[in-house]
Amino acid sequence: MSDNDETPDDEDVQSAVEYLKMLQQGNMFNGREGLLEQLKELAQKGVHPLEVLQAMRKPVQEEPMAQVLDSFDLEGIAKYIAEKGCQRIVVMCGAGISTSAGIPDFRTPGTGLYDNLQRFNLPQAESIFELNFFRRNPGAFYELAREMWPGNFEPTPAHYFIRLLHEKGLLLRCYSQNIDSLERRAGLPGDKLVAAHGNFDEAHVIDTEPEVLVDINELKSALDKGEEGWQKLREDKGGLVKPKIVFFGEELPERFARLHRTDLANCDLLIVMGTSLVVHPFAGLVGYAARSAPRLLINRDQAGTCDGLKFGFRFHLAEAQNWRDAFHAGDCDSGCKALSELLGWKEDLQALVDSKGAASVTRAPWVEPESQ
Ligand code: CNA
Repeated sequence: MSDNDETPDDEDVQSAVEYLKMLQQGNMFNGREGLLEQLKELAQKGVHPLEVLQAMRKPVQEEPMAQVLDSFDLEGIAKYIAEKGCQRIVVMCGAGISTSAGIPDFRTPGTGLYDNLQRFNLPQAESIFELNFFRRNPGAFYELAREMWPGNFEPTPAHYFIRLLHEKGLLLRCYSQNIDSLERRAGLPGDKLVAAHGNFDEAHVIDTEPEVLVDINELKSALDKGEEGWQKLREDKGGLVKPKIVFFGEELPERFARLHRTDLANCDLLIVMGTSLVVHPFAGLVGYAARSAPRLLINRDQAGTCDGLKFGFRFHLAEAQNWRDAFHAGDCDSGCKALSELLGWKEDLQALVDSKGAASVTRAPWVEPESQ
């Protein structure tokens, strides 16, 4: 803030406006447009959004419960699964489960997409997934889409672990932020997946109401022809065509809205893997999990802790303050393998990986066999 409230310092205004833009791109203001407008006004006066948001923040006190895990690690989680006979596990995942398939994530310094978009000459890295920028400059996203197009990549052991949970009869639902469709490619049935940020299954003409759908293969062959191809498609369809992946500022699919509250409220365990948990509303799912359900994060670094996320993880707090959260620091693949081994399912997971999902796996002993 400048000393003089009436004539704000230009640097203060710029820093406040830029910070606000970043929050907006994280979908933080969906359904809170009034707040956004107020913050914009204040930013023009040089008031940083953080100052306001921090002042508004009510202390969220979760009353600690009796401990539900014997130990706050993979061993504790494996023991809990077997002793409680879990059958309603919810998995939440992000780009980190696909990095070992060769698809970069967004935010890992050095290898993440945001550090490698210089060739597109973007005003800021996130612009490539912004509708406004796409309308003005579709070429950058189209080039990236061609590289990331599903079909070029194979599922990882972490994807097959999610499939394993399903085959064992333990998976209630998998919520994925990923757009690579590798969960389906690993053999997870459509009804078990919520592709929260969409994917390349369908395409649509942007800015159409009612929405005009386009066969995704039509988009693919247009993109394969380069700029000439997508310009022609744009003329034919009367607008730019984009895969139905969710850009910053776009609504999440109806399926996400319909299922997430009840799924999370009913889960008996939450497993979160390979995500920085900074994109909302997805990240907020962590806080919707039933209070008695243990929550496991497998990630290279800590994410989604309760100091930044409402009802977030408490594994970093003293034991008396944490009754159910475990953090396994490391790669998703090795974490999933270790957990499978602790459950006595190491060979089952390996069989799925080796057979690319073709192997058959028996259900967990506490789960009724599937009725034919
Ligand atoms: P992110 O913000 O890039 O975070 C990834 C997280 O995973 C970070 O905390 C990393 O440390 C961690 N990580 C990376 N590799 C591993 C690994 N092998 N094992 C364990 N942890 C690892 O990505 P998020 O998914 O959190 O962000 C949400 C965005 C990313 C969504 O909108 C996605 O659509 C988008 N995205 C998707 C893909 C994909 O579909 N594969 C790729 C890149 C980005």
